[in-house]
Amino acid sequence: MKILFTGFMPFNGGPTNPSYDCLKNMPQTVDGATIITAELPVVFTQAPQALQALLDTHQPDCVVCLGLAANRKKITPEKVGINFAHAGIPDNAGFQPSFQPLIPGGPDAYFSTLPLEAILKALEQAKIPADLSLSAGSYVCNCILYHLLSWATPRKIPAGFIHVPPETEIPLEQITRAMVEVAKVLAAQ
Ligand code: PCA
Repeated sequence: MKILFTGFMPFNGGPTNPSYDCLKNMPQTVDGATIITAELPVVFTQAPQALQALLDTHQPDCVVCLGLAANRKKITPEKVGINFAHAGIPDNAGFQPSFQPLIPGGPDAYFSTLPLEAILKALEQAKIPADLSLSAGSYVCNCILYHLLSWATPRKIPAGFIHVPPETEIPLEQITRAMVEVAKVLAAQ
C-alpha cells in the first residue's frame, strides 16, 4: 500500500510552510504502508498539474494533501472541496482569481473520501488538538482538494485534505506525529 502526502511551499511572505516541513521527518513506512511525500507550488494554475503528475507516477492507494491555515489552532481535516476560486491574496504567481469556478461545469462540491471520523478519533486518542472543518476556503488549498477529489472519487480512493496550524500553535514534531496517526488509520483500512 502506498500513501501520498503532499504539503505546500511557503506563500504570502511566510518564510516556511509547516504543511510541507512536517513531512520531512515522516518515516518511510507506517504499519507496512509506504509513505511518499512531495511539495506543491502555491499557484492555482500549477498545483493541480503537479499533483496529477504525482498521482500518475506513484498510483497511490490513499492521498492526503496538507496546507497551512494561519488562523487556526488545531489540525483540521476538511469535509468538502468546492468548485470555486476566490482569493483574498495573490498566489505565488501573482494570480488572484475572483468568483471563478475551478472546473467549469464540474460538480459544485465533493466530500472528502478519507475516513474522517476514524482520523479524528485517532488524533483525540493521541492527544493532538484536532477538529473537523467544513470549509477549506477558496484559495489554493481548496483548489487542490477539489482537483484531488475529482480524481479520487470515481476511483473510490481514500483522499482528502488536512489544514495544519502554524508551528506557534502546534510544534512541528507534533504535526508530524499527527500525520503518522493519519497514516496508521489509512494503513489499517
Ligand atoms: N495554505 C493555503 C494555500 C497554501 C497553504 O499552505 C490555503 O489554505 O489555501
